[in-house]
Amino acid sequence: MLRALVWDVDGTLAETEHDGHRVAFNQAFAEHGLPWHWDEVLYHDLLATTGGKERMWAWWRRIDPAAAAAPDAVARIASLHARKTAIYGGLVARGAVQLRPGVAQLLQAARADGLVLAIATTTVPDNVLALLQATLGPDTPGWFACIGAGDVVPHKKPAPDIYLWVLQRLGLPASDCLALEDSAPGSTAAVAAGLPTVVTRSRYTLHDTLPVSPLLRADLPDLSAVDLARLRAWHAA
Ligand code: XBP
Ligand code: MG
Repeated sequence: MLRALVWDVDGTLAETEHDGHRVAFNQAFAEHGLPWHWDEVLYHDLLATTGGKERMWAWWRRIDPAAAAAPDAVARIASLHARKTAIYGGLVARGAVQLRPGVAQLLQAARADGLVLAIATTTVPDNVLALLQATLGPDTPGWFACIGAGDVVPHKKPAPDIYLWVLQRLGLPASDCLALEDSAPGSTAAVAAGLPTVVTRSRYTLHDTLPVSPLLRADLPDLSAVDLARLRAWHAA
């Protein structure tokens, strides 16, 4: 029986990568005097590495492995990421990032129907709270029984860790949950944790190759035509 919806954030709730994260990374690089700029094509490529800090490490090691191995590198990445997070929070608070079609309706319908809501994401907790509060209202983080985010697990998506962390806190088996994801790393993580999964592709994941699994139940352009009955049918399939 379907008892919980476990939501990814970036790309699933909103086009955060396009409207928020990439913009914030580039502004942080400029403020730090770095000649780094991630255009859309490059950013699409860099999204193969999940986690903002991990993405910057992957980039730095690619373009300048010696500097990335220097003693001050960890502090520089931490400082860049802190600034990027602050810029992202400001963008979200100013309304630069909106929920994707169908998301608010599904969240509200699930709540009204007594389904448990949870989040399993790679982004930092502050970014999740900022997005929920700016788009749905100040109390909406409380709608979620569990928010799994950022560095609470050692291995980010496509590892299943964040989903397993959320399942443990919910006290539910994976088979009672449905994951909503937008990407290959995200859906790989969800099915590896045993969750039936619905994919709603985002701007950067249109051509992702999704995992081949009986748990992957739908591959959609967005959630605008999806209701709870549809989700229940996919879950039961
Ligand atoms: C999201 C991510 C995140 C964001 C940036 O992946 O990979 O790293 O791009 O967030 P998913 P932070 O949607 O699969 O969870 O900078 O806060 O890490
Ligand atoms: Mg995502």
